[in-house]
Amino acid sequence: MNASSAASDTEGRPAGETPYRSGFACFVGRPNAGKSTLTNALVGTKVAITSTRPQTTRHTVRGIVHRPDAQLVLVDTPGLHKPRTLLGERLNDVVRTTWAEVDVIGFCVPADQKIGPGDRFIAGELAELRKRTPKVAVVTKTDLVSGDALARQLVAVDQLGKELGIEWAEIVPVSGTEGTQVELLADLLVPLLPEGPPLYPDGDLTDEPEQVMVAELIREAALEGVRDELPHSIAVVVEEMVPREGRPADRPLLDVHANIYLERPSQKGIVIGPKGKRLKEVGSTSRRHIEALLGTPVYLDLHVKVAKDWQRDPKQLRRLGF
Ligand SMILES: Nc1nc2c(ncn2[C@@H]2O[C@H](COP(=O)(O)OP(=O)(O)OP(=O)(O)O)[C@@H](O)[C@H]2O)c(=O)[nH]1
Ligand SMILES: [Mg+2]
Repeated sequence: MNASSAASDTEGRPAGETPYRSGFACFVGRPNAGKSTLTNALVGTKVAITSTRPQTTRHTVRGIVHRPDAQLVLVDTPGLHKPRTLLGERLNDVVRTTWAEVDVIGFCVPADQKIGPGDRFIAGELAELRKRTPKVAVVTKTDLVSGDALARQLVAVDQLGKELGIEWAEIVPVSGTEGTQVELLADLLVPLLPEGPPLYPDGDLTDEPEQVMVAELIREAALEGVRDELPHSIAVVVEEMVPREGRPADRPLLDVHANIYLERPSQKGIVIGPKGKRLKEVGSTSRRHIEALLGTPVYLDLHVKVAKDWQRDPKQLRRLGF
């Protein structure tokens, strides 16, 4: 071997220069584990809605992290859970299809809760997946626990891997809300991606259609403060988004027409509230977020409708985009 070949690798790159990498990493974990919050923290902007209610995410959301050395595409998935409805089954299918396609899997476990049957079930499925997909264990919500408790959780996750025959490529504690170790997580995920050119144009933070993001922001506002089964019953569809005609160029207005669907007529009263108070709040909160997202003033026309038992009805599910 001569000196020049020793100083460069097979693609003629000078030794020591890191190759550009691009690929997909997905976050999986049970509902409420903090996957969407972490996705947003890594991307640096809100691409996925979050809430205190489990099963908030209902489709895969791609968030794109641009770095000088890599493009890391994060695929946030719905929390995997024991399905009780057709919607639940569909969501789980989406998760399983996703993790078969990505380059790296991030298995998320909250630091503040003991590893339970739900986590064990998901990890068990990961163990069955092809071995060459690297798996990173991510302990989320570290801001909620003491150092001791965190150390115990890290050991428990390590132990879970050993029990199930999963070799964690890394075990990383993070806090999505505080941003702690989020940068480090990206640093650890990037080397696990294949070499390749960027997959999305520079500056794109997500490939979600605007109409879907708008519907999600309305759903996020509608989830705020509702309890029990109601969060699961809420679906939002944006029917139309059109610039208002006849507006001066410097004062545009976007008309957004959206429907909030519920499963039963009895739920309407809760979402609308006394004298329409709650619905008004949902409207004004989501309108602010939509305006920030689109950078234009918005007139939001919001209606509440019933799509009877839509979570269990294949025809309704299709109509609502599942
Ligand atoms: N204190 C704290 N709370 C967090 C953190 N990450 C997420 N949360 C909270 O946990 C709740 C669930 O977070 P999400 O990001 O929506 O969880 P998810 O895993 O995407 O949930 P699903 O979409 O339902 O599967 C929200 O109330 C978040 O604010 C964190 O690092 N620290
Ligand atoms: Mg989520």
